[in-house]
Amino acid sequence: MADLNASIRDKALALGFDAVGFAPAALAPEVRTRLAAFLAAGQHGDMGWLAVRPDRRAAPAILWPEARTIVALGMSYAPAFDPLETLARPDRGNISVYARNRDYHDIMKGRLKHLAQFIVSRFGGNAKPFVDTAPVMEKPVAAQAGLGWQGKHTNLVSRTHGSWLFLGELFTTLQIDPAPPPAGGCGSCARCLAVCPTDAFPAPYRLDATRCISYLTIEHKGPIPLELRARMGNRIYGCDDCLAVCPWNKFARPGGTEKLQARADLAAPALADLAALDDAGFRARFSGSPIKRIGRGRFVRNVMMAIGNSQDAALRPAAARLLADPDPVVAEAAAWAVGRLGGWAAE
Ligand code: B12
Ligand code: SF4
Ligand code: SF4
Repeated sequence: MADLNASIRDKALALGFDAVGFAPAALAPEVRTRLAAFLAAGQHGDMGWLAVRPDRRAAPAILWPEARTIVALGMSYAPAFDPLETLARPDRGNISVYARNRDYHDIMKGRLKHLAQFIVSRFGGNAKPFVDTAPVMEKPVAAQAGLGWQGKHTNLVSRTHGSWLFLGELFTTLQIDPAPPPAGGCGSCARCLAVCPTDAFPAPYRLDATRCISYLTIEHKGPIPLELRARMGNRIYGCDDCLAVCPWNKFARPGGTEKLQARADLAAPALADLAALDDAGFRARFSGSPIKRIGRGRFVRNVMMAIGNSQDAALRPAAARLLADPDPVVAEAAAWAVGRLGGWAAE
């Protein structure tokens, strides 16, 4: 058994993963009740897919009854820069760290497949990779496998990688000894709760996704709720505030996956340039990036929020050009931005 654990761990690290753990293919009953409470409160907003078969999401055994063990994997994307720096530059857009280069799913998937092949060829049984897209609750799974704990911001915090781990997992029919629970925890810290610009945490360990800027800029399709717009600042794709202030990040070293290192042109892109993107320009600029998934309309809507919050009248023409945009959500966002910058009276 020790050989099994050690071989899989060594192989995973050699493939480029930064954290590895093992857990039984089952989750504690409170995970199901907490997911049910989140859904009952409507805190998932438009993410209807989260509410499809929540029993299955909270019970890995329903997903694959033969699975005995989950191998939980983490890939560090700890930044080598201050992720909140661009927030102080109102004519620029702030893109969250995870989206400043390639889509991590593609990198994770390739590595998980290699690890699955290794496990089956070396130890037999069967193994299936999962990452994000499958209905698996990856944070409680990773916590149970010893990768860390769910912090008050709800994400997994690792003693060695702070808040900056992408998660993925392999289910296997092999029986593997689970990892001991890690030391560490949030204690009396509440920095992440206090920093959230939209007050998205109704209580520690609980997120109302409908208020989270990550949800508003990435998942939400229609107009952004009026009362939250001013609080978004220049965050145009995701948000890192609650992750970035976590004191456990001081132990994190910049991640070793080159394709996850930030692209220089996405560090502080000029809002005026982004507002001018048409469909083809958007696709070309974000080819291979997770940002491409939301499409030009939603992205430019976000850029309009940032322009509206910039207090920079020089950006008014960039918004005014979109007042008659064929996408009504973009046109409305542009009108809001123009209004915030003084409207027509100031022309
Ligand atoms: C839906 C989703 C979102 C939604 C909702 C987030 C959320 N917290 O639920 C939105 C769009 C807002 C989002 C945002 C982000 N996401 Co996201 N998201 C997911 C996804 C697909 C599902 C998460 C889920 O199941 N939510 C449902 C809720 C109910 O589950 P939960 O958060 O585990 O809830 C637990 C706590 O609330 C806790 N709890 C509740 N009450 C209580 C009470 C007590 C006392 C205690 C102790 C605990 C507790 O128990 C619940 C059950 O475990 C996962 C991938 C996956 N398949 O798991 C990625 C995932 C969670 N996201 C991820 C990332 C990176 C982000 C962002 C940082 C991206 C960004 N920079 O913009 C932000 C972070 C925002 C935040 N503070 O959470 C990573 C997190 C990695 C990590 N280290 O944890 C994941 C795992 C993707 C991945 N494969 O790496 N995301
Ligand atoms: S990602 Fe940003 S908006 Fe969402 S909970 Fe964290 S700090 Fe709040
Ligand atoms: S900032 Fe503090 S409370 Fe939030 S996750 Fe990190 S240690 Fe926990």
